[in-house]
Amino acid sequence: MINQQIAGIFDEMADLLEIKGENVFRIRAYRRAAQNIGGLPKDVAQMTEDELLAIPGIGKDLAGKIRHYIDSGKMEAYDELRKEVPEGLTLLLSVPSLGPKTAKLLYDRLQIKDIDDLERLAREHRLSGLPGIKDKTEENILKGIEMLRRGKERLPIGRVLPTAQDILSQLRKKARVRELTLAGSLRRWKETVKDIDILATSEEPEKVMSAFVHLPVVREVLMHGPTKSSVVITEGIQVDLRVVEKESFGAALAYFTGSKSHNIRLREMAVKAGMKINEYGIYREKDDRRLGGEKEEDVYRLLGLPYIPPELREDTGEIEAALGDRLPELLELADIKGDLHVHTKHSDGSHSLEELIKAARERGYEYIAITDHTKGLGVARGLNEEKILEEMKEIKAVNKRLKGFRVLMGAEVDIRSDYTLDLPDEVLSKLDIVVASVHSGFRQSREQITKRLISAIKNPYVSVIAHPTGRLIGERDAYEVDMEKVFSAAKEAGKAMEINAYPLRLDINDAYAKRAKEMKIPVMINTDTHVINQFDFMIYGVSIGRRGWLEKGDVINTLNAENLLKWLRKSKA
Ligand code: DGT
Ligand code: CA
Ligand code: ZN
Repeated sequence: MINQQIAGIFDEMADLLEIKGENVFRIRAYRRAAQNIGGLPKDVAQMTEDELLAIPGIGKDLAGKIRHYIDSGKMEAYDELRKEVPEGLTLLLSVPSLGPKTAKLLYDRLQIKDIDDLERLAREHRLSGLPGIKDKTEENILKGIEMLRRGKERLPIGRVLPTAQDILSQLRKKARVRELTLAGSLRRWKETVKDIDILATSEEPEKVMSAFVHLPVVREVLMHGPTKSSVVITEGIQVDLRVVEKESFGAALAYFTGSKSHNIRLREMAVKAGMKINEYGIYREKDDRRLGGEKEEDVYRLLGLPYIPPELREDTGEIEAALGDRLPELLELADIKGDLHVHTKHSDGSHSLEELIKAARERGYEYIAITDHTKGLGVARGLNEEKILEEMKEIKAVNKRLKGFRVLMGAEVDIRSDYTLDLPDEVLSKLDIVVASVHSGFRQSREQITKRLISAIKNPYVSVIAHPTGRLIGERDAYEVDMEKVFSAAKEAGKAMEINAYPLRLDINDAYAKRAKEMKIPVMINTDTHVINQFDFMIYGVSIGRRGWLEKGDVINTLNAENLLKWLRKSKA
């Protein structure tokens, strides 16, 4: 989607304006626009003028720039800004941990012209000593460089999946396909992916191939064959499409879904059982007799296994569990009854309570919790005691009118660097749900951050820790924290851990979700919605939960409203 490109440009414009020392409101306007466009599941190129203007933070001026960019591929204001800032400096900005101020300082003082220069100087400790730069800053710059290089190889799933789905729907319109599905890491919902793998069946494979290589998103054709083609699309992502015979579809789907290590295990089992599996089918070794392969289930059935869902196929115990008939009955999107981490425009969200309720009901939910930021978070217009109490009143009044739906009164309190929360217990005690999270001081030591999270867990009114590790995929690593200790504290205090479903967060990740389940720590899956469409990110959170082997019973927001409130009260006992 073009959304990510535009968001990227606006973000970079904000950086460039900051380097030039421009007006803070202008800078903030671009940042906000970037955030809101980046978070839209709908393609801005498909939007009408009115729809564009309805995106929070997009006025006439920015809407005009967006429209112009869609039509012409040009953003003159951006080109101008880039001309005004030296190229070496814009290059430094691409390092995730390097903000505009530091980038400018390094550029001015040390004449660093490229990333290799920066890396060398940071390694030689030649940056520290400059104002505001410590050993830790150098370390973070080196980590940022590594991340930049890594990031070029793998992309966050949230950036790729909408594009992949778009390609599927275009292909369906342009060619006669029977089966058409994603395979590879995207089908397994891995948090980052290298490329897009697509599998199809069709009576006219060559026409499908031709339609594929001529899709408008295609920038470069790497290979155009009769049943397999590879292209690079505008965002620089490689897409592979294979058309296979109908009778091989299941075997091919299993093969190309992977993971590689899961497949290797299956093939070993087949060999032991006198069979052979490949992307065409399953065969008896001694006489090559074909045993199946049209359906993916065939592969598992012939090996004497129950069907293993794609999210589990990582060879992390799923084969043993399948052999012992101990596979989890995975959580599903439809099990989720509400979202417990939602922002309104009272803090940094974009919508009123009414609009959020309507959107939540449209998604079939029974409840939401309003969890605006609190006063410690000035940048997010966090609410003070008085404003929180006002919001509570508003929610109480709304609840009186609502039938079959309930709004929980909550807050997302900030866990400060000094281990305290930014609202007094007296106020917290009045809320249905308190979500606590870290928003600053990410560079404290492992001991300090661990202590911060545990202090929050020990507060009697806190029910859940939101985005517990603080990472932003491809942009910011998790802070240093001893999650094992944090989990033990949560277990002891009867608190939950959040899977934040925002696609760049997915925090806690799949491995931690699995660990939480093993330790019997309840999980909440929330979207942290700031803009209504972001409610639809729930599927990402659910999928990470599934990759963490979670079942319905492991997730708090599968409870009905009554039982949820019971659990929340208990969590405060
Ligand atoms: P990615 O692309 O790095 O995000 O991860 P995948 O799993 O999509 O990997 P990819 O695209 O290289 O290959 C797609 C699937 O094809 C992979 O999950 C399993 C299968 N595959 C690819 N190469 C091999 C191989 O050498 N042996 C076996 N058994 N399977 C393979
Ligand atoms: Ca792949
Ligand atoms: Zn939040």
